[in-house]
Amino acid sequence: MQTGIIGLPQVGKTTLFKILTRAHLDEKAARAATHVGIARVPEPRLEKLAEIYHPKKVTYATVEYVDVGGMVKDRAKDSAVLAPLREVDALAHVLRVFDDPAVAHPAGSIDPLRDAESLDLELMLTDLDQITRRIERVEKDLKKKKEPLLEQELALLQHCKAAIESEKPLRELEFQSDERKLITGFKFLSQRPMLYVLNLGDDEVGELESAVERHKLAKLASRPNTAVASVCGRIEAELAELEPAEAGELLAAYGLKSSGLDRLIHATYHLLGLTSFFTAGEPEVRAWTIRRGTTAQKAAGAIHSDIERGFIRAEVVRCEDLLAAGSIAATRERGELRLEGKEYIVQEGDVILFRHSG
Ligand SMILES: Nc1nc2c(ncn2[C@@H]2O[C@H](COP(=O)(O)OP(=O)(O)OP(=O)(O)O)[C@@H](O)[C@H]2O)c(=O)[nH]1
Ligand SMILES: [Mg+2]
Repeated sequence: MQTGIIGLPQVGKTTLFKILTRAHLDEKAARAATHVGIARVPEPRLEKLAEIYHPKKVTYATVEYVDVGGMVKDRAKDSAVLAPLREVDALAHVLRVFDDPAVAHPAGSIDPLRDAESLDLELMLTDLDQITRRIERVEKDLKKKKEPLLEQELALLQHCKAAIESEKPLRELEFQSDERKLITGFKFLSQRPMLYVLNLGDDEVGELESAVERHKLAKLASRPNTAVASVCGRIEAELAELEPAEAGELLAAYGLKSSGLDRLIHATYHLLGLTSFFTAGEPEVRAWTIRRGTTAQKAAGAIHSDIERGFIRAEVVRCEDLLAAGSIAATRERGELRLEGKEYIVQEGDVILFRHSG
């Protein structure tokens, strides 16, 4: 799972990257190249499971973040800058809300809604270029020979073109599954689910939840495949560099309910429709990421294709029940351990033991 961090110059992209990956970058390195960092998805239940199993290994789910550097108008069209973004599952667009005369704003004033819309427009124009070229090509081919699949592609591309011409990013369109198949190959940028990250000033640290209303950004939050999260970039980047105990104390002192990493990962999971389940044993206690609504058999495939293929049944218990009972045997006695078949829809926080053949 990969998220690309985008935004105008000097809005706090690298700051966000530091919050997410707890990476220590000096100013110069941070400004230059594309950075890829790995964030561990915070999961306190994993530690509690480890207290029961004393496993050799505890493995967290991870999300990768890519910091591509500042996107100015002409750079947004630069394919070298955009190339890494074509591969990501979601985009996080950092919007500058903090006011600081010491940090220049490329547009001269603070206006997050304008910035959100103008960068979205750049993404859409990049897609439109690609769509227009492909439409020409397909029309040419269709003149030579009629082909149903090409006709379907043409109709789909024209639909996308019309959306963009009315300034609607492709992420806001709904596609049927066969259309989705046709369209994925293009890797359109405005089709990626979007997390707008409001980078607030230090003075707003105690009131992150109301930032959307305060800055009149409800318009951003209400769109399909779009989410909004708030951070106090400067403060939270400092917190991310501290030891967890120390950071926790300061978090409380600032009136923050959770860490920036927690909030952003939750927002990303929600946006992408992801959820997690656990496997637990002496060798390893581990969190796995799947799409919400995944069946037990498909979830087994996240671990290994052999387990998916040879799937017999799943032994499932709620993590909370297992932690309260203290062992699988105890959950069995309490009637909390369930046997589920391959069509069972895995629920958030399930601890699963897969029985399989082969
Ligand atoms: N006052 C204030 N300054 C911030 C905040 N977040 C970032 N900054 C400052 O703004 C400047 C830019 O931050 P970066 O995180 O490097 O921004 P960037 O988007 O990565 O910048 P480029 O990569 O150069 O486009 C730095 O000097 C930061 O210290 C914030 O929340 N408040
Ligand atoms: Mg940067």
